[in-house]
Amino acid sequence: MTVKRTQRKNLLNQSLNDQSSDLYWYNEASKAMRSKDVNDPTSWGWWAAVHQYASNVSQNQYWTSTDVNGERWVTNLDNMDQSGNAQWWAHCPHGDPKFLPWHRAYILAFENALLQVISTLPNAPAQWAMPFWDYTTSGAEGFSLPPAFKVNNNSLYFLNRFLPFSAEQYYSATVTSTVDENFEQYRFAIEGMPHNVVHTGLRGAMRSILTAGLDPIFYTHHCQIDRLWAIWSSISTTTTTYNSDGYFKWLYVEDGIVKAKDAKIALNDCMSTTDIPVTDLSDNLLDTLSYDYETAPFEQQFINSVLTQRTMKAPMASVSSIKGRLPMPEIKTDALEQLIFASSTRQVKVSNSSEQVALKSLEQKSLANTLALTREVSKPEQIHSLTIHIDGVVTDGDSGNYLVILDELDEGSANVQNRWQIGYVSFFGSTVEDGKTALTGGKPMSVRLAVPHEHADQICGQCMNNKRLAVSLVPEYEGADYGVASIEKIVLELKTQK
Ligand SMILES: [Cu+2]
Repeated sequence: MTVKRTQRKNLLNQSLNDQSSDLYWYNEASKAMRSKDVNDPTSWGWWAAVHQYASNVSQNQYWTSTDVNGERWVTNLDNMDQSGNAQWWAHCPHGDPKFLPWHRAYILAFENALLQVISTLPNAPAQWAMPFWDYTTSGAEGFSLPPAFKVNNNSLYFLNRFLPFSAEQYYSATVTSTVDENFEQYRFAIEGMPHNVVHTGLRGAMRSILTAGLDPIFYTHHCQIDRLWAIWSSISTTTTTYNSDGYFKWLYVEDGIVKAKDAKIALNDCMSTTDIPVTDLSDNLLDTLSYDYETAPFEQQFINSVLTQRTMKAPMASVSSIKGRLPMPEIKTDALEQLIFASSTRQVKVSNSSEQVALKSLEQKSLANTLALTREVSKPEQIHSLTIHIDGVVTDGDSGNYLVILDELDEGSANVQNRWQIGYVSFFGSTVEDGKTALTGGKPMSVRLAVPHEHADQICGQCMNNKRLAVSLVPEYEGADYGVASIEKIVLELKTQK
């Protein structure tokens, strides 16, 4: 029999004991896939490897890990046929525009494989879909790991997760604050938060791209990321003009056989979940696919709040409060984006202790000049966004989360006069394995963190007179084993809008 794809639902509302729930069959399918040979494209290990895998799998604690019954998650690991399968493996792009479309297609292909596996199980349901993990729901239960994943009596359990995990501190107004931004700005925002920080905040296998695909929570996390992207697409005010295309191997399973083709996904065409046009696929497989998400209560509330903000021309903070202090230079430029501060040190290394990085005011493009534009126009100029860029990041081991703090220092740069907590970052996906091969295509990655609007106004106001700023990266878990991350530059970017 064939199991048909249905609407994707929130796993928080589902019970493992309920045979009509998608979560029940996710557990059953993962159990069945675990017992299959890693070289079988309907096995758990095969799909984990499509994302990424460690070069020394047989020594890796997660690739060799066992479940509650002592059975390996990856069967026949020692005979992992890299020559035959490697062409489909290790393709995940991070810190890259392809991040969103690639993972969308990956989850869709994984969902296909599960539909295939579920159809072979006794009493299989007529329809099924990948459930999503919505950690944005308020309330302790909503922010934490769903109950079914916490207990060691089913196939959804995985070792070394950080069980006090709560997404509450990670989830900010990231999604709402980027509604009117373009695709690439949005990609930066969502990849950092909540994507990266949920990965590294949960720790265990989820902490590294080399092992993340082994943990069953991983696919529900990416289903949620895809859902947030779908929500953003549906309410975004921007017309995306990002023209680069993403190329990757498109995989699907048909009659137990994996089929793959070189696929080209045009980012501009990927903004809808109901129709993903993929060119260069002669059978037009994806054109016939259609999937959607159930409307969660949060979603309606979320959309309402965004729509309200849009009619108010928000989300933007006003700088009218600091206008009176501005000088009156003759500036006719219409500049909207300005790099206003940058780190002056050549390279910064952070690991598991706090690091403070001094920022230098960029005199040529000073904040005063930018804000002076407000005198030239009839309508007050507004701060659209203030963003911290952390560029050129390479890590030599698993990343962890850092709390990012912006400090205003006194004259001698010794004491902190003002302090703002900006949010969390992690450098998930920037790992260099064996000290030489960067698995993200060899290039260092960039992360960006938006300064909450209520802080941005204040920070810009304060910095007018005092230009001594510093960014501190504070490890979320003191003393934990963080790899060393080397950072090329930290930049503060201000975007203003009339
Ligand atoms: Cu991920």
